[in-house]
Amino acid sequence: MSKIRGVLEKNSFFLELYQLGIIKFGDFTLKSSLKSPFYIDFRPIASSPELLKKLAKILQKEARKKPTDLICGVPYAALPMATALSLESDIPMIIKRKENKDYGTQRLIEGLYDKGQSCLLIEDVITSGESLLETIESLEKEEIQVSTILVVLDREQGGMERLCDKGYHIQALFHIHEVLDLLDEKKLLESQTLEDVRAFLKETLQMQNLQRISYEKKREKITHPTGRKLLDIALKKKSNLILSADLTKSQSILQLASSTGSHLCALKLHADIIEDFSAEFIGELKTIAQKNHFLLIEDRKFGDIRNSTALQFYKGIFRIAHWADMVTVHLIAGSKSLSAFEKSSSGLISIAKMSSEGQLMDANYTKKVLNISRKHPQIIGSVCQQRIPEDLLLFTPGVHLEDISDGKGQKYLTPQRAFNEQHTDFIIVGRGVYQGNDPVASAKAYRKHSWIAYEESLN
Ligand code: 5BU
Repeated sequence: MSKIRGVLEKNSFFLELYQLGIIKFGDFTLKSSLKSPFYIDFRPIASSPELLKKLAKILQKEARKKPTDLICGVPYAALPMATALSLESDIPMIIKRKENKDYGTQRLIEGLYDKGQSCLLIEDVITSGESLLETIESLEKEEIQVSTILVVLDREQGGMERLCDKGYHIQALFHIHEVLDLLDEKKLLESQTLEDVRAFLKETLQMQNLQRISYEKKREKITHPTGRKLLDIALKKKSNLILSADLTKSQSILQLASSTGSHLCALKLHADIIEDFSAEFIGELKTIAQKNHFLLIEDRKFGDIRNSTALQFYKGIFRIAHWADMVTVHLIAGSKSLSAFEKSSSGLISIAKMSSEGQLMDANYTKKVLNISRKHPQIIGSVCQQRIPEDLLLFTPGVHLEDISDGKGQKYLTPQRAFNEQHTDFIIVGRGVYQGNDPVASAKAYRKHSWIAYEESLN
């Protein structure tokens, strides 16, 4: 209910912005010299304290999700927005100069800050992301870390993806296609104008290849046989659901696996939580997996030095190397530690950003993990909370049909958001399936919703 109220409030806020004249339709030439049938200018908001206050409140809701030391706005239109947010949140602001002055301190960043502090960056509109990148460069020169970027409106012309590819955590309050739908619903636009703008957006998307790619196309980019096998299963079963069977008794896991198996493309274990783990259990699970055509993932989150990782992978009571089609790995010990897996055919899933609140993987870390992952022949994809390069498979845990939290720090998002906003490839669902009264019905529902969300995200 509160979610619906939130959407209504956001929509009515946008309509007020619209009345202020922030979007104009006609023939415009953008900064990039691209011709556009619409133009967005947020500067008039500086003249409306009321709307600025409302915006600050919306931004504060998002900003609260991740602690930050500083706030900075991309000059100039986002400066009043950053100021308003600073007043609303009591977080100090710093100012990025657009031009360097040739007298005095010659600093590009003004205000009080320390090296190593984190900064929330505000941008009014993102097109190519160029202005944001300029500001980020100045901040990083001062050793200020950009923790999150909040954009008020995404023109959906590649900027968000560009920043994501560079490993930044970026989020937009409004996306132009939603705005167009809203203006259409309120009958505020002529149908011809709408058609022109939508056609323009589609064309620029196609030009920049920003639409998510299908599993078939993705298969051509993934070289590891396990990655390809997973995509083949997804296509054959029309399922992108990975069940996280976080149960502690082997019989319960076997029962869950055989009853839900026809809906899954993979089943994920935490072998070390199973009280009666045995080789027989794994044998039976393998048989169920083969019969139902799904793969097995061990969510071991390896992260030690090479020698210990190899021992953890091959030895001990779990003998993970002998049965896991895929395993999760942290790259915290450096890419060389991955040579522990070099003789194995298991696919590796690197962890670039976790789904838990307050997790410590910052943009820089994520960027480094993704860069290593793209080059490593055994890494088939990553766990991340944002779009990642298309030559990696994106795995998204923390998925629930309701946009909720588990009250223990897990951040959930819906399959729709995972596919449409993050372009995920596979969702990982645990409690959403096995905790209800009818896990089979839940698995069926997640499978159906996620496949629909995948198909919608292709359009
Ligand atoms: P849930 O019950 O749907 O919240 O379970 C999610 C599963 O995914 C659980 O096994 C976690 O250990 C796992 N997970 C996660 O939730 N977040 C992460 O970032 C990673 C794994 Br990596």
